[in-house]
Amino acid sequence: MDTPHKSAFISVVGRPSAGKSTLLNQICGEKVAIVSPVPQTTRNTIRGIRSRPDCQLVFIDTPGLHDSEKAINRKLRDLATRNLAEADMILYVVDSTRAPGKEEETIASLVAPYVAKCFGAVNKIDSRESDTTAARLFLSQKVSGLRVFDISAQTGSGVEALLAAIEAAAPEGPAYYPEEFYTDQEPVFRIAEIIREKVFLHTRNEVPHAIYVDYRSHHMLADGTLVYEGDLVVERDTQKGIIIGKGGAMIKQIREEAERDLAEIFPYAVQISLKVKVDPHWKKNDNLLKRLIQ
Ligand SMILES: Nc1nc2c(ncn2[C@@H]2O[C@H](COP(=O)(O)OP(=O)(O)OP(=O)(O)O)[C@@H](O)[C@H]2O)c(=O)[nH]1
Ligand SMILES: [Mg+2]
Repeated sequence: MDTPHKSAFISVVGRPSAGKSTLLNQICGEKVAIVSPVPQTTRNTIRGIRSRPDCQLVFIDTPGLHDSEKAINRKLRDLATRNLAEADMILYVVDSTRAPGKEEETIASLVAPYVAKCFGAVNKIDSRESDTTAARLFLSQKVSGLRVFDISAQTGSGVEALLAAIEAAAPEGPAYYPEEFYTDQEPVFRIAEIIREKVFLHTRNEVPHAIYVDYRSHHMLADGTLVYEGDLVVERDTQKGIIIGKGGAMIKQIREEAERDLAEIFPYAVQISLKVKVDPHWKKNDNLLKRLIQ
């Protein structure tokens, strides 16, 4: 008799910078989610899909859970907590290079009620600062009974063992996506995300969090190149200056690096055209936040 097909929606949670998006990319074998050292890089729920003949796992990358009452942070947290309840399974990623602290305790307490459907990943074991003993002790105290795996999302070490355990525990269910899908994101969203990643990688302090990419339009050239037009919106004139850079050097670097990455992601070339605009109040615009954070 054939073994029944399995599938699961798995919510990936953890502190900002724990390595959730890096893990998603490692699992899918593709750059599905953007990654940067700046906490709160991910602003949306991003789906990464891993299909095998008898099991499809859909990982849902969530914004890092962060203690703050700002409207945008509250929205991000609501999104993550709603995902915990709705998900078939949960993957709780802990950064073993940082002491747990209060933020981690808050997340552990959100996760604890769901321990039966949860796996723990002690991440960054490749790093010299990694302290897996401390991370495991924390998890055993705060999420009693949690099944824990040591991994490096970056090198992939330990990830197959974690996936095998998740597959074994996944419920019976159909494949929700065609086998060749590794994400469900629209191309224009992925382009905006890659642009955002470059801003996160090349600017400092408040600038990464002050921007959003506003899609305007796209069209195909006769040679098959996709032209993407959008606005890079910042909150202040000084930030606009930083994003543009001396003689336009920064915006050029952002554009060129994004185009290079996108050439690997899509089977066609992408040409990006960006205008930098200032909107001091975009984070207070509820309709806009609703559109940006889903
Ligand atoms: N050494 C090491 N670094 C890692 C590993 N996983 C992630 N990182 C780094 O940690 C930083 C944060 O990684 P992300 O994947 O963006 O973290 P995240 O949890 O998605 O963060 P948010 O989206 O901000 O919540 C990046 O600089 C990664 O390169 C790992 O296994 N080993
Ligand atoms: Mg992320």
